[in-house]
Amino acid sequence: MMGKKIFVTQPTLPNLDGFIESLKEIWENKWLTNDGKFHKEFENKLAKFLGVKYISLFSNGTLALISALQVLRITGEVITTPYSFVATTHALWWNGIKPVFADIELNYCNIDAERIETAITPKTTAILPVHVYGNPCNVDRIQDIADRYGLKVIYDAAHAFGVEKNDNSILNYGDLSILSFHATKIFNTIEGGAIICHDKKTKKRIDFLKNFGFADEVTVVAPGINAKMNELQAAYGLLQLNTYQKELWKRMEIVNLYRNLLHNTKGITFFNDIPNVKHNYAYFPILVDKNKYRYERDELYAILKKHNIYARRYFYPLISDFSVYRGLPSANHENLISARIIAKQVICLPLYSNLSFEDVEQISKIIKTV
Ligand code: T4K
Repeated sequence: MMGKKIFVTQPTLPNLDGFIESLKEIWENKWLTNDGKFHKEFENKLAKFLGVKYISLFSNGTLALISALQVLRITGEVITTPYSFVATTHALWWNGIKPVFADIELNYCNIDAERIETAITPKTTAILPVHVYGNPCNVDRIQDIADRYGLKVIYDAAHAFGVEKNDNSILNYGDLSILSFHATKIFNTIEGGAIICHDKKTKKRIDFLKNFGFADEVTVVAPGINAKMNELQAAYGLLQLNTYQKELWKRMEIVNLYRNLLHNTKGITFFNDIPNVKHNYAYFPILVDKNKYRYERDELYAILKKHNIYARRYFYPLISDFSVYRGLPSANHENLISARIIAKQVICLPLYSNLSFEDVEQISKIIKTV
């Protein structure tokens, strides 16, 4: 039993003295939101940091996703994954769009590109895949299908901050990508999010939409929303950029330690790094095979809890099993067999830079020896 509660994650906060300095400046300026100094600086620095052309900051990832669908005027049906956080599908619902679930592949739990084509109907306008746990989707194949059928691609990249494929940001794929900077994410601004786009015209439209649709003081060009990031969050985010690399290294060490300690535990498997991918070590999911391990996933989850370890079953239940979505034709059991297998087996173990190696050893020991 751990002496203290250990949660699945813990946010890393910026240096307090540095933040107080920023707060003093904000108090002095009396400029709190609406494209202020810190907002501008954070947007510019973040775009360079991530290696993307244009980024628009948002107050959270969900509003970024809801707005991204508005930016591209997506309607009708959108093909998406049932294996994600519920906000992915909720964003479609809030836009009056019908979600069509396609099954995932078993290797990395992302939407199976080979299942997309059969889900297309005359009403399909876009594909909404998720880079689950920061592992890149099959971006080339997805683009190929989108091009062939004239569909847009919006990536829910809420988990994929800093992830690169062949030295190119994963955020450069698709028409748009969204990020989340929620407190539980690898890079946080308390709450926060962003849309990444590839041209100036689209960036302009995004910025109008997140500010009620105002193009200038007297012109509203679209029924926009209020989804702006404020100056305090932007100042906090700027400071977070200074320590991100350290955060990443520490997480990588922890993940490697987990892998070393758990690698020959019967019935426990995990994902390994993918060649040519720069990972961000946002989550450490393990799969519990009840036929080979002593316990079922939910039993292990309860055992860990008894030891004060609050692991989480991301992503169980499947989005398609929630009452709002389970009546959809694509939510049926036969359509989502792989997603069901993974949702029954997954547990995300605690992972954050402040987690000690001793705690990782302790957690691994419990899993190995219970
Ligand atoms: N798309 C995807 C694929 C996503 O995963 C998400 C969010 C979104 C879209 C939407 O982005 P945002 O609108 O959120 O920006 C959490 C987060 O709230 C959510 O942001 C995240 N995905 C999801 C995967 O996880 P919960 O309900 O599990 O969070 P909660 O409050 O139970 O926190 C988990 C643990 O973290 C706690 O047990 C303790 C620790 N914690 C949490 C907070 C908030 C702290 O130590 N400090 C904190 O301040 O949803």
